[in-house]
Amino acid sequence: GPEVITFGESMGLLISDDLRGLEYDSELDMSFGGAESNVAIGLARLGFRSGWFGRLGNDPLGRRIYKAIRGEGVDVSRAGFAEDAPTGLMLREKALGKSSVYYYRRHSAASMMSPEDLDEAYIASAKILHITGITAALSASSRETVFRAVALAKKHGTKVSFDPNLRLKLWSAEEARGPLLELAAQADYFLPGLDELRLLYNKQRLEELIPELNRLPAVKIIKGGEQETYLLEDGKLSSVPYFLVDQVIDSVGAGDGFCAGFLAGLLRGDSHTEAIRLGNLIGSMVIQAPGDWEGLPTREEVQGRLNGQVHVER
Ligand code: KDG
Repeated sequence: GPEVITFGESMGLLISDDLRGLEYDSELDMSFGGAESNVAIGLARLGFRSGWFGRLGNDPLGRRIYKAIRGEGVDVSRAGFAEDAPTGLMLREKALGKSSVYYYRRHSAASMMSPEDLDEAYIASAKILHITGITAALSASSRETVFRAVALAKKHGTKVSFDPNLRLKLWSAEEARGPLLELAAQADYFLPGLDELRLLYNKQRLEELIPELNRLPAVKIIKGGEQETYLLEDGKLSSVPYFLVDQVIDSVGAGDGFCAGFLAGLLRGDSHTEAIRLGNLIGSMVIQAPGDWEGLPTREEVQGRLNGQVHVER
């Protein structure tokens, strides 16, 4: 079975990159997104066995997304379709470089997910379960499902990787703080962004955040530093510098690309520092292409980049 499994909501994505924005643009590009399937796709492209599951609507969008994720080589054997709820949808506009997202996902199929949907043996057979805070934000039942999945993973020695992925359009920092910090307390790897930590702990400087983070048993990897990703482990802080990129095309999905690279590093036995370096590399490559996951590099492209060749434009 897959080495890394993850689950959550993947949605259709309609994109306006026209200056007029969604209010006036007449032609929208179509794709899909989902923090968890983005990570699963990234791992599959790097040559690792990943699995994604969730509830999609039994509608054209749901079937399209299911086949696209499967087509990327991700195991979708535990993914399913809900009969009585639609696939979620996002509209994104990138007018003038600023990216805004509008969600149409309330009461979506994914929000109906419940702990009964979990396959204990599937979780037990994986090395790592990757979860994000988005799934915890969707509904009480999907939040329960995340907590149950973590409990099952810990019962069977499956490592838990947790990206809080705080989406303020889904819930406020006040609403999110309890559940997200409770999940962080159970994780083996906690992968927050610096800005997310500022909101969750109501503290601005890294020096103030470190004592709070030291209370968590997890290995802490802090994304979103100015020039580097921080590693906080056993009270010791270190950092790994970013790879420089000449042009950022689309930064949405950068964090998921980082997670895919970091988890790939863990799977191949890298040290935490080397796994972070791979995460930084994948993150730097995915932002040089449009889309949340389309620019995630293959193993060959990573090798090419490390050998100094230019990243192949898609
Ligand atoms: O990290 C990118 C994701 O946020 C995007 O693909 C869609 O899952 C998504 C969300 O809830 O915004």
